[in-house]
Amino acid sequence: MSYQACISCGRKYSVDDVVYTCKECGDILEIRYEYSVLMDKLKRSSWKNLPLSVWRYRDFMPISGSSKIISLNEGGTGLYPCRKLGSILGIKNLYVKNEGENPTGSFKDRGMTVGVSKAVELGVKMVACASTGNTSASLAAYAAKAGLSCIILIPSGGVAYGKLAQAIIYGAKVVQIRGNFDQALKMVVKLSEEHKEVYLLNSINPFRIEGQKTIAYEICDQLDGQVPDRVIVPVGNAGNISAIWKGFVEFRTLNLINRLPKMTGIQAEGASPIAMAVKKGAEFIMPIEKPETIASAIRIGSPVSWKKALRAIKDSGGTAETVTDQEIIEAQKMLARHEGIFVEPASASSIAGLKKLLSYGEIDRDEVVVCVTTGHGLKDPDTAVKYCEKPYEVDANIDSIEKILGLSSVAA
Ligand code: AN7
Repeated sequence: MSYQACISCGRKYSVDDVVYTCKECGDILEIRYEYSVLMDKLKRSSWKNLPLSVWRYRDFMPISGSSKIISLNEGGTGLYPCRKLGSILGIKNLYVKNEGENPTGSFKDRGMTVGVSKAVELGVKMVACASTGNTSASLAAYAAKAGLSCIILIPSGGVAYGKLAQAIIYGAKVVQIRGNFDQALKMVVKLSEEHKEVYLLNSINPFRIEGQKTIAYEICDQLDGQVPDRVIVPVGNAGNISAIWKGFVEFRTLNLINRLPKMTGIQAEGASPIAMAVKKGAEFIMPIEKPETIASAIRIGSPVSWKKALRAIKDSGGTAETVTDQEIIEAQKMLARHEGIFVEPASASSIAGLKKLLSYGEIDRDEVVVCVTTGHGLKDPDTAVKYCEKPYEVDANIDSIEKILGLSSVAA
């Protein structure tokens, strides 16, 4: 019922083949289904009675019925109406889908529960990824749960502290590469090509994308089958925006929804090959040699899933925009201080992008908008502390505390 297919030439591969790029033309793969068969299966299924989570949608996954699922309770994240922030930005219907609520604190867990379950189904013993941090934190956790050994390649000095701590505590073999993420990804792809026992779990692996498409499914189900006008997503390697679009398209194909949202990708100004291509109307991206941004999660110059992402944006009638580091930090504070949601800088780019697109009328103020915030704020505490007011420090007596807080002292 499901198979892998090349996104360019359409060559098909079985879901049991370990293959990351097309043997014919070299392009990346996606999972496809015979949707009429899936529709029949869904009619007999009670999936709608299951709680909101990735595995509520097991019927929509390329995982065999008898397979062992490696789960840490991923998905089922909140979709928060943000009326206060919305009114400040000048938009009536703003929602935040807060992916920081996943077990390791990012949306990557949705992909890893499926990817690592697939790894176990295939009988592999060793998994690997390159990462700007969240992928490695997530893979390390799922590998630990599954009892697989885990290799992680990260750019030295380029990973936020919380994420590094996660990868280490879960027991992964962590290798810091003197280079950036794009170089680390090249290395891990080579490693998996030269050592067939190493199963690659970056988003080039289409089973990862299958897990992440559940963000779209959940948004539809949380809005009772209504579809937002627009979904705004931070973009790095471009897997997630492609995955979310795939989810919406599938729900539409299966007649579970009747329209599609405009997919809108946001990149940091110093790491924005996709936004540049969209602005120029180009069909190809120009990779960026030395990507730079405070949002280390999306400090990526040569996104693997660029073609899928450009298609998603074009086919949905969406767009892409860049934001500066300063705009990211400002958006991060706004979301925390008006809605009580603390996200990491990369995630705040979706809010910063919304603000910018509203400012020049690209987004209409009547649109129903969902911003996906991809990772938890505690992933990168250093950045938050650096850009916020310093705490007061006083001696342990009530007078000095009252003084500094501007509270008048009560007469004894
Ligand atoms: C918080 O962990 O690429 O466009 O190696 O951690 O699917 O790459 C992280 C990406 C957005 C971008 N927000 O998603 C990695 C990694 C956060 C992220 C992205 C990432 P993609």
